Amino acid sequence: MPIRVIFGANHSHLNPDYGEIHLATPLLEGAGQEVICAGSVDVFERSEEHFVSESNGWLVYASSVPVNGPLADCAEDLYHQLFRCLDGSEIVRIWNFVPAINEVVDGLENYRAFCFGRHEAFVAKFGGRAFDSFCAASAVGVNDNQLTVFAMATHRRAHHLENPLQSPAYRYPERYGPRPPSFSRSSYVAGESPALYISGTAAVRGSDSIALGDLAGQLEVTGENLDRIIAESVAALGGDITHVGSAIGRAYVRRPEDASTVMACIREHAWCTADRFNIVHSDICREELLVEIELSWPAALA
Ligand code: 3EB
Repeated sequence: MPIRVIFGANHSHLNPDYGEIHLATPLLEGAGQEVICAGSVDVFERSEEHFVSESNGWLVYASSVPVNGPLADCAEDLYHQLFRCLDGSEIVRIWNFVPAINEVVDGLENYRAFCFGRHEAFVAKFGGRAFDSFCAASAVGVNDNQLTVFAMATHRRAHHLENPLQSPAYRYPERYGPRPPSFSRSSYVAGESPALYISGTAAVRGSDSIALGDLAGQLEVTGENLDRIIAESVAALGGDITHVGSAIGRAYVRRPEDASTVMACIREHAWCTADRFNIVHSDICREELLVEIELSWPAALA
């Protein structure tokens, strides 16, 4: 049994018996399912709200909790549990689905409140050099009141990279929120059966969003950011990822009518084939961003 993400649910929920993570995120293009951990997975810890699994030295943590109370506290508590469950391994990818991500509550946007709680948990776990542990991530909206977070970790050594075209997110200026986002632009595991994860990538240069209101412009900048971080990552991996095959891709679009334009852009790039690409309808963490694209080359598992 692999671990699969399944889009298009009415309510976000986990089904550990079947290795399923269901998300209340409408599917616009693609098969709507993604295997995030292949192979014969053993779920060794579970509760009503989370599970942890292992397969061939790869761990998956998943949690889906209703947001009752301040989102920052909810995110911090969830991340404390995530770090406890994945202690002793290296985290390479975290996916975050945040309710009402652009809504402002008590003067703070939910995304920024989420970043606050996540940051506090990282600092509690890793201390002043927490940024050394930041891994590839994405944080987007979801259509229900569940904060759903899932992560991949490995018993092998993980490496994290930044994109020279973009400011590290953990150094974003305070105008983007009281605590910066805690993620790196890519994470990889080298050696036999390599893995590479490229973070959710959008039209951000330096720390600024650009091509405001212009989908084609945002896609162009996003494509340049992706090309650069993929090139940096592949060079760091030793110059060749062809043996891991084609990527699995995902795009989040704020406006459902943009899905076909985004799919046309994917077909022009060599990152992955359209049959391994899903487009879902999600708000993006900055109000002005229309699209965010991520790519994954998971390790081949028996
Ligand atoms: C950006 O570049 C766009 O908060 O975990 C991309 C990937 C973004 C991950 C996160 C946010 C996150 O800042 C947003």
